[in-house]
Amino acid sequence: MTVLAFDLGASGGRGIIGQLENNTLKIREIHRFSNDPVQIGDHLHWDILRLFYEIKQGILKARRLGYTDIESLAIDSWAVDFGLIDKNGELLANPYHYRDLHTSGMIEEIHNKITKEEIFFKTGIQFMQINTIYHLYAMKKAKSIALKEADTLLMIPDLLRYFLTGEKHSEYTNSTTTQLYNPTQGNWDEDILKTLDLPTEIFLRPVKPGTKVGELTPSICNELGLSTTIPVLTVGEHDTASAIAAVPASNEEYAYLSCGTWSLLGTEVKEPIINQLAFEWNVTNEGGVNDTFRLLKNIMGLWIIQECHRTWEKEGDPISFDEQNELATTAKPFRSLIDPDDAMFINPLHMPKQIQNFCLQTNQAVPHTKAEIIRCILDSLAMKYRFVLEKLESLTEVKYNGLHMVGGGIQNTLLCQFTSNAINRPVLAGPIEASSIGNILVQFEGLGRIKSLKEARELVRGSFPIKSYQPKDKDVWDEGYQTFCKILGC
Ligand code: ADP
Ligand code: LRH
Repeated sequence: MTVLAFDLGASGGRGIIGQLENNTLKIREIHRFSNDPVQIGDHLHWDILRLFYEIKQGILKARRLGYTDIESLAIDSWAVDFGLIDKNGELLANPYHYRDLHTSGMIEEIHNKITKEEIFFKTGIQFMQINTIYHLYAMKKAKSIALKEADTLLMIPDLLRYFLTGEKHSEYTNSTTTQLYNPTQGNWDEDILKTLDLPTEIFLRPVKPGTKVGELTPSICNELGLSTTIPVLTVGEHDTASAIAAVPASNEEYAYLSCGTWSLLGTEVKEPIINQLAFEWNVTNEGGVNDTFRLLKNIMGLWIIQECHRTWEKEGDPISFDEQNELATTAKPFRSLIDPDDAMFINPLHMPKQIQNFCLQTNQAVPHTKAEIIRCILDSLAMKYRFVLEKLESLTEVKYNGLHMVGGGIQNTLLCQFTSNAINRPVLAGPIEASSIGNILVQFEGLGRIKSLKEARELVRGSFPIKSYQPKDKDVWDEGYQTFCKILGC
């Protein structure tokens, strides 16, 4: 059985062939591309047509490599962003990037109309400036023509799927990230939409992962030289939903950290945890595959390092991943610490300077060298992971005996080790391509080849290497954590 998965992260995308052979899952990367946002005037956009082009390139490469028996194809991507389609079926504008700053101040503004509590108790979703709700509201405020003319809202994977199949569907896991979906009602929350005077009719009733929702159109098959079409399925189209489907956990109660541009730290629950404490701690309950929920918290993640790399490269002084970690080991631990989730790190012009600003403002030693800056970021991320893990444990009343780490970020072995030290528990790292693998597994499920998440995870355990990290230097890290908590003010 052969399927094709496209996984689009904020930093890049890949096309991966998945095959089931003798009860082992084999994956082969056939296409990889960068994802480069584009600033036009005051706004930051995704280059959606380029992404669609790359998906077609991936299908073309699969054909050229001789995969003529692909049984299905599916796309997952980062969450919250969307495109608007007019009544003639055309895309009205380039989708905004979730880091576009037109959402600044929108959280406060919306909550003059509807309280934060009301939104949380209806949706179970954490408050983040990047959420769809704030983008739509910012567009409404700006009297957006696209919003006025919109007939249908499609999230990024829905949109790319629509370009491939001509069929419009909303996928469930990604819909939940908008902060407009009500898991108790099992549909979009009309009260919230109406209170904010947002159009209700542009939302389609969400479809569960693993559903066949179309096939490549005759014109795409023609363009790509395919003699037969390929069925297109929904999967956990939110990349984090896919990543968590591929966590090789062997018991039901486990904690995970999906580590890429963002760090998503959480656990899997059968029902959303929507209570006062969850609201105060701003945790989220995103819809998962197979009727699970992902109780988690977003942590700013490797975005902070990516942005330092980008800045240093622009300044003509780039460093490689290997150099980065060699440098970090030479720097003094816990000399300067940041709260990675401070709003000042969402999209600054110069990330290294912004880190220095934070340290200045919090009366700490200011990191100057690359070694000091990278060390500061890695220490701070590991500390924030501990902070969030402990909060989640209070909510679920479960003590997790370790942490599964998945995603591209686990190639940063120093971060994995620091995480294990900070939480003083083992870290099990792997697989790297968790989102693509989760995407593939849900396609297998949709095609009737595997029956449950348990079976899917057994397959991952038997098919991919998992690296184990054991905690070190407990006392030093505990002391560092006390300093971190003071900086956070907790
Ligand atoms: P996303 O899909 O969210 O864009 P990925 O899962 O592809 O992210 O992970 C990308 C991140 O992985 C990069 O930000 C980078 O920090 C990290 N990374 C990738 N390769 C390496 C490597 N060889 N060493 C250290 N870190 C790496
Ligand atoms: C990770 C991710 C995360 C969202 C963010 C927008 O790629 O999907 O789960 O919160 O991007």
